[in-house]
Amino acid sequence: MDRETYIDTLRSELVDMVKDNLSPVAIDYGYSEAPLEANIKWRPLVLVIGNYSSGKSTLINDFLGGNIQATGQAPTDDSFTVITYDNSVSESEHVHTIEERDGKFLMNDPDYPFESLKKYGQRFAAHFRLKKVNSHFLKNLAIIDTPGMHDSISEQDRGYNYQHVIGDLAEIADLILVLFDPHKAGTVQEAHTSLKDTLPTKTFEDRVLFVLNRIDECETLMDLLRVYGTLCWNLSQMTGRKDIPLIRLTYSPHVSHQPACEPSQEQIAYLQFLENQREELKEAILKAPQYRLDHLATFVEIHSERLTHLLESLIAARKKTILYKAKSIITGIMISLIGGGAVSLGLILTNLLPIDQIVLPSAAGGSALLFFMIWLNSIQKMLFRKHLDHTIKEIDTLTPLETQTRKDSWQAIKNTAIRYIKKTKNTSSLWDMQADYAMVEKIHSHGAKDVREALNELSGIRDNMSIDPKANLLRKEDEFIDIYPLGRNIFTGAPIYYT
Ligand SMILES: Nc1nc2c(ncn2[C@@H]2O[C@H](COP(=O)(O)OP(=O)(O)O)[C@@H](O)[C@H]2O)c(=O)[nH]1
Ligand SMILES: [Mg+2]
Repeated sequence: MDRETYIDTLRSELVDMVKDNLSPVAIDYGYSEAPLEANIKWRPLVLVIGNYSSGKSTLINDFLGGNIQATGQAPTDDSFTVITYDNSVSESEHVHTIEERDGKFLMNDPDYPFESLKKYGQRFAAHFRLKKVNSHFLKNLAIIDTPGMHDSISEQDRGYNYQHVIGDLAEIADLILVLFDPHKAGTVQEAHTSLKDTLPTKTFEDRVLFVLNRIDECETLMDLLRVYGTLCWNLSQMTGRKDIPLIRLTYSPHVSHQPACEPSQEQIAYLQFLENQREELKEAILKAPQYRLDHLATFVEIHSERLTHLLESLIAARKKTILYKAKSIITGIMISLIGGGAVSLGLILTNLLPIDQIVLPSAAGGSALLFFMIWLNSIQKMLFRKHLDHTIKEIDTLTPLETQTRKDSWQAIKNTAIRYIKKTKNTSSLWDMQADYAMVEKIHSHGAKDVREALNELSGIRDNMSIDPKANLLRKEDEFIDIYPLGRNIFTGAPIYYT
């Protein structure tokens, strides 16, 4: 098995784990409307965002090796374009768009992970499209080109909420390129707000690559340093951190070397030192399928953690209600007995009925039963409503929230818990909930951890090694190196080995 097939196997195992174990629970308890795996089952995704004219489309064309996207100084393209692979035409033919589909198709076909974008309506659909291209670059990933961020255009002008769309796409993307150019290195607010609000904090840094593009337009090295400094300052202001993220410096040699913008000798001198960054960036993007595994492991971790927390709170609420009901029935019985006793005493004292051994116990029993029925049908129902209101009001006390992680996961599921308690009036089977909890907890504590271990091992293995699940040897170019178990299959528990 080669490395890519191994990554593929691991990926499909993870998707199956989500599909079989997390999705049914997520849907049953109202945590998610659609199966969770809908977002992750497609190809690895790279999202390219940035100011308009920062060179997003030019960069994408450079990587694809063909003029697929329109480019230009004015805001040329106001669409979100998903560009994916099509092998119906050979890669050796010139790179071109083989098929184009509109947004409606993209959002309605369950094979694509974009169903959730339907909520942005017709105006968005008209600005969303798919292109299938015969570029080798897309063999293992798809890339999304986006319209530029403007400071001047308000959301109303676009007709859909641009930031939210970017946020939703960022959530399913495995890698996000944020492009800046020397002219607008100061306007990073929109990019950052979109990302910060949507990406889980712990994956933010792993998943975002900052790129300062079009650096050939800086006339001197000093100019470049000034722009770089401004960008660093702005980014650190935005992130509230003192350390500066790695910013890749790049430009498009194709555009730059056109006669109109031929760089001067002085420029060429410093640009030469930065020549290879475009290639490095390309390599970083081509690693997206590996980020995807990491992304999937995080996805499983986050959702299994939240589902575990959700079930924990629902079980606590249910137990509280069971205890309350038991107490309430005992109280009801006591009150009914006292009521029945009082009625018989009244009868005795008032001499209303002949006191004999049949009449008195029947009157006492009958009135006790009557009291109990009244209790069950009106008083207890009223008190139960109060109990439910109280449970919801005190919902934060259901589970311990001692760490920030617990607080974060609680924030994410609190409303789902309230909705579920209201909907079911907290009468779901405790037994079923405990069984669901046990399953989700198992995924939370073992599933994603096993995948992480496999990933760590994988990162230590170079590309030219092949993996054989049967032979228990690590081998490079026919030379045995070591005996090396990779990890265990998450379901069968069988060890996986490299050769
Ligand atoms: N000098 C120079 N011009 C560039 C570079 N990248 C893009 N451009 C030009 O900048 C303009 C905007 O590029 P485009 O890719 O359409 O930007 P987008 O709006 O971010 O997609 C076009 O005229 C490109 O030719 C670059 O690296 N250097
Ligand atoms: Mg563009």
